[in-house]
Amino acid sequence: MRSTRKGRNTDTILPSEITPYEKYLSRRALLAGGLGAAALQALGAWATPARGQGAAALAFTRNAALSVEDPPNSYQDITTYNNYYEFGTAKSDPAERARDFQARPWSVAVGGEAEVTGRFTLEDIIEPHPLEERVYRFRCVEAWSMVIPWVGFPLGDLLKRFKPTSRAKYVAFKTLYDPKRMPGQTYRILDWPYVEGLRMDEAMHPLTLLAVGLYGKTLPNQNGAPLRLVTPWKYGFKSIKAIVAIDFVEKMPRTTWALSASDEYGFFANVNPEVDHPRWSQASERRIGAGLFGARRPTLPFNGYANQVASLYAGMDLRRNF
Ligand SMILES: Nc1nc2c(c(=O)[nH]1)N[C@H]1C(S)=C(S)[C@@H](COP(=O)(O)O)O[C@H]1N2
Ligand SMILES: [Mo]
Repeated sequence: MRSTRKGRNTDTILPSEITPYEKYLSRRALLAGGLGAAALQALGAWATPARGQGAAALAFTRNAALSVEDPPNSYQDITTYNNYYEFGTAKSDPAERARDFQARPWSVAVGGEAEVTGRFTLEDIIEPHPLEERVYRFRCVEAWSMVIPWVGFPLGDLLKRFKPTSRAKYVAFKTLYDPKRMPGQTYRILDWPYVEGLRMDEAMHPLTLLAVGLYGKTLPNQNGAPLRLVTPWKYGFKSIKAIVAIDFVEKMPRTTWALSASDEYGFFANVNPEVDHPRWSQASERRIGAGLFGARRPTLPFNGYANQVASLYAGMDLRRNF
């Protein structure tokens, strides 16, 4: 990806928001114990925050089986070290420049090879789905990584509601295009709007998450509010932010980074320590926030999710289909 300027640090996160994860978890347990998970759910899993206000608390159950044990990154790390070129190319840009972005009201256009298509409000999209917390590893193609406690629901559960036809072989996603609200789109750094896609079986895989929050609260703008994709075994650029369109298609859709440099970024983008980026090694990664000595670690095939996903690619040449 494009080399970035040295990130400036901002002091916009209140100390109260930098809850260590263990404390955050025990607080959740207290809440759930007092009210019961069902009661929490009934309080409204989808608390819509008022315009211009910060993240709102979400109700969810923790999916321990699909969570990793690695200590999660701090809220501060996850919300101030971002890639979101619609708001600038420096890691610190999105936190600063997306601050006033209005992620509500929002709608998603669903089209293509499905029985149910049309425009759906954010509430239509989210409300039928029980929310889960999943702590996933996150590996950017630039060779840094984090561990993020997402809140969301399986993408497959949403896609089933639209009854895709047998011709639907891929799912294509689009980010909002609105240069007035996303100032980075006035620069031709990428072919806007940002587009991404998955093969149908990847989209339906139980690990594939549609995230609506992190650390128990609605997504901060810089992380892709109000709705973003998360595919933990793939490089971070697959996890498209601020989704406004979902299309069921027959042919492999074009994807933004492959359009930008097809020799450097492929469609599959599965994390693979054996296939280097033409300009750097993918054998290891720098864990953000892990200090000087804990930082460098080997990168795992499929980002550590090989047991769950390697079978999706049986018989494929992963060097050619990178
Ligand atoms: N629309 C859009 N989605 C995007 C990007 C982007 O620039 N625009 N950057 C991608 C890249 S390269 C990464 S690593 C992740 C970063 O997600 P995070 O900032 O929440 O960590 O978002 C991905 N999704
Ligand atoms: Mo990335």
